[in-house]
Amino acid sequence: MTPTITAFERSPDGGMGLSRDTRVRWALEEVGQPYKVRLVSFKAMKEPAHLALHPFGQIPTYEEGDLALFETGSIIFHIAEHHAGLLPSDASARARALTWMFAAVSTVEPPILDLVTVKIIEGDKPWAAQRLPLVAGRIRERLAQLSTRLGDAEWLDGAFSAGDLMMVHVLQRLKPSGIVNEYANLAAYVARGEARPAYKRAFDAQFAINSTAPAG
Ligand code: GTB
Repeated sequence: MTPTITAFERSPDGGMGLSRDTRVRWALEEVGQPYKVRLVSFKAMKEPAHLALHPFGQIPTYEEGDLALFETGSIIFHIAEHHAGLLPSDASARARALTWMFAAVSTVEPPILDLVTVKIIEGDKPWAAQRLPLVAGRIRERLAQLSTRLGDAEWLDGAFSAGDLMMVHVLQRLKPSGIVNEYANLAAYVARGEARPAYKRAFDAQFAINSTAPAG
C-alpha cells in the first residue's frame, strides 16, 4: 500500500529541505518505497481533520491503510522496520543505530531549535542578544562531542543508517548559521548525506512543490 505523508503547502524556507517532511521523504527514497504527498496550509494544520492525525497540528504525518503516525522518529523507525536499507540486521548494530536516531532528536536537535527560536521567534526581545551566545555555546558543545565521536569515519556506526539520516537532517538546520562548518568532519558528514541519490530525490521533490507554489 502506498503511504501518504503530509507536507507544508508552502514551506517557510522556500523548499531548501529544512522542513521535517524532507527526512521522511529521504527515508522512503532510501528504501525505494513510492509515496504520495498531501499538502496542508498552516490553517488546515490546526483544523480537526489534521488534528485527528497529528495532535500537535504539525507536519509531517504518515498514513498507510489504517495506520496513522506522527513524529519523524516514529515514522522513520516504522519505515526502517518494514524495509531493508535503513537499519542493520545484526541486533546490536540495530540498537546502536536506533540510539543515534534518538541522540539526533533528543540530544543534538534541542539546542539547534533553541537557536531558531531565539533568532526568529524571540529576536525582538530585549534579552535575545544576551541569550544568543549562550544557545550557540550549547550547540558548539554538542557538535564538538559529536565531531570527536565521528572522527574520520564516514558514518556514525558502520554503514549508513537511519541514525545518520536523522543526524544529517538535524545538522542541516544549522546551515544558515554556518556553525557546522566550524567542524570540518561534520561539514563533510552532512555533505556526504546530501550527496546520496535518495537525499537528492527527496530534496528535489519538496523543492519542486515550494518553487511552484503561487505567490501570496
Ligand atoms: N517532533 C516533530 C517531528 O519530528 O515530527 C516536530 C514536527 C514539526 O516541528 N513540524 C513543523 C510544523 O509543523 C514543521 S518542520 N510546524 C508548524 C507548527 O508547529 O505550527 C519544522 C520546520 C519548519 C520550517 C523550517 N524552515 O522553513 O526552515 C524548518 C523546519
